[in-house]
Amino acid sequence: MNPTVSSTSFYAQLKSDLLDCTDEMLSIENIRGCACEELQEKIRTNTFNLVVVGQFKRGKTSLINALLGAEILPVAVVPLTSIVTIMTWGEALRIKVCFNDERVSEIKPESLSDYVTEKGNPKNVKDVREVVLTYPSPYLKDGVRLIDTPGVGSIYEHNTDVAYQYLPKSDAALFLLSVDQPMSKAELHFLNDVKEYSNKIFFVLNKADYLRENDLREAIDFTRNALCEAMGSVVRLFPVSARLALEGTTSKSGEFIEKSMLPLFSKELNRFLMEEKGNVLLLSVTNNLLRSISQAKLELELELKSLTTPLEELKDKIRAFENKKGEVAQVKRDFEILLEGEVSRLAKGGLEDDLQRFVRDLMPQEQAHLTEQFELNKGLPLKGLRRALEEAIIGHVKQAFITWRALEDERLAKAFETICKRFISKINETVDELLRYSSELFSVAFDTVKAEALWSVKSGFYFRFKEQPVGTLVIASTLTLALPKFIGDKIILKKMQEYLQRVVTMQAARAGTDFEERLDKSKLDFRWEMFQKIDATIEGIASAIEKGMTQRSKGSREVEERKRLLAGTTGKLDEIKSRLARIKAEAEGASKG
Ligand SMILES: Nc1nc2c(ncn2[C@@H]2O[C@H](COP(=O)(O)OP(=O)(O)OP(=O)(O)O)[C@@H](O)[C@H]2O)c(=O)[nH]1
Ligand SMILES: [Mg+2]
Repeated sequence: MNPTVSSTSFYAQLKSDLLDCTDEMLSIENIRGCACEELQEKIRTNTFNLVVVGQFKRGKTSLINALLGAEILPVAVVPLTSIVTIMTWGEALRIKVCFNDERVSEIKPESLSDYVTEKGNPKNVKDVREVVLTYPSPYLKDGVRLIDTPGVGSIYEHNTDVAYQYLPKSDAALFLLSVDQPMSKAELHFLNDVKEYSNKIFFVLNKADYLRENDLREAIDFTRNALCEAMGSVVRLFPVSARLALEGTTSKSGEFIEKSMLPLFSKELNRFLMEEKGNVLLLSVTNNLLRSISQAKLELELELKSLTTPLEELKDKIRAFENKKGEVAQVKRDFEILLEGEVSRLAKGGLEDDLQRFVRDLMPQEQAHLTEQFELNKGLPLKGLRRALEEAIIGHVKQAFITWRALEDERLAKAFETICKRFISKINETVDELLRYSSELFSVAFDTVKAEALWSVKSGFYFRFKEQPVGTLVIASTLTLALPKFIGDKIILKKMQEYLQRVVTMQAARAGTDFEERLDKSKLDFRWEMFQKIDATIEGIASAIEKGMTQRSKGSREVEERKRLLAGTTGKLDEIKSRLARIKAEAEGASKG
């Protein structure tokens, strides 16, 4: 198959072949069901976040409409998008609004701008967390989620915060620039932050229709040079006109579409999605399946051996295997102690320090904001003033914590994953050693297959670092301030400063405890999964031998019957193995060329 003909269908084909293999494997008695089911689930549900970012008004929303080929999202000449909108695949256009308090409501397309724009939902008074939209676009096939973010750098600071919050979730970013605004310092600064969080950045120079050919070339050169310097490497820049592309699609004008230059970019994007998103996962799943097959084959051989080895000899071997189990138990105890130490170092050193630093930097900003709000509202009657200041403090602190938590989440998840990766390679060695030992002890063949843990494959598969729990951001609603009836301005400000301090301290304590708890739960899950890996290996070997022993006690006819059955299963496994090898070769071939 030629991957350049249609990379999406090539990927889809490999994926479906792989799913067929897993189905067949699940029907085989010797294959461990749960691992196989988990791999199947991974292929089916793998998502990839493609986040569109940039300064305000560069045409992010317009580009998304152009890629989808329909005017779905609202665009405007003034800073507009204020809420993250996530586009995923679905048979029809459907829109769900998810609120911060976990409510979800479905809305009509014509009401979308009442929720996602600064005009319809100023300062996010409606308390929307994100909007999720389904649409039948080929871009969204196979788990790609296209994400529109508010522009950064406009007078609406909260829009910048919302965009930043989403950066850690990006697997790849589309960084949008436009020809009418030469690249600015602020844009470079933002790019530096995007770099931290995305494995891959596409650079797109929009509104190419504004310029004639010579001017456009100059604009491209200028921008590309600035980007190369910022990135420290050669950068590919795609000039496009989102407007022409959309006009071309709606009026079915091939000429407009070609002039928009979008197809060139779109082709590159497709190729990338196939390779990075599709292939990396596909290869890793294939390797893991091959590993399962190799282990199942070893167990079959062991059973066969225990059907035929003289009984005394067999008993000696079983005793030797029991001793080996004792060694493995020691490895498990060492692992437990080391893991405990590493994770508590992360909680004490990493998390606590980060939190302290954050609060230290936050306080002066919040104080300044409070003073500003106080000056603005001091003409109000006491009750009104108090309410206005309370609301201002809570709104501002809450936003600061939401943004910090998203970033801290990413930092901790990454650090935790690094720890896990180190341990998992040790555990894998133990498992391999156990399998190799048994194969030598019983003189049967065994192929070692290296396979990465699936969660260590790109795309933010951090080892199931727990999701942020609901409700931890409903801050300070219980904290109210008792004020005397007659009171001077200065005293109110002082009281409000104390209130601010309490709100921040309380929220910081809550965030700290919550992170610690999640870290602890993630550690327990990880430990369980690693122990499970070892125990399942021991169990597989022991039960294969036991099955043989039981069978031979039934008599020679049963033994012959069982031998035939085992040979049949080995045949099936070999057949699936060669199909997996072909999928692996094709996926590897597609990655290279
Ligand atoms: N001429 C021209 N105008 C464009 C193009 N793409 C977008 N625009 C216009 O630029 C303005 C901003 O477009 P949006 O798509 O709302 O930009 P945005 O980056 O999403 O803006 P924010 O959400 O506010 O950050 C609108 O008036 C669009 O019509 C283009 O390719 N050519
Ligand atoms: Mg927008």
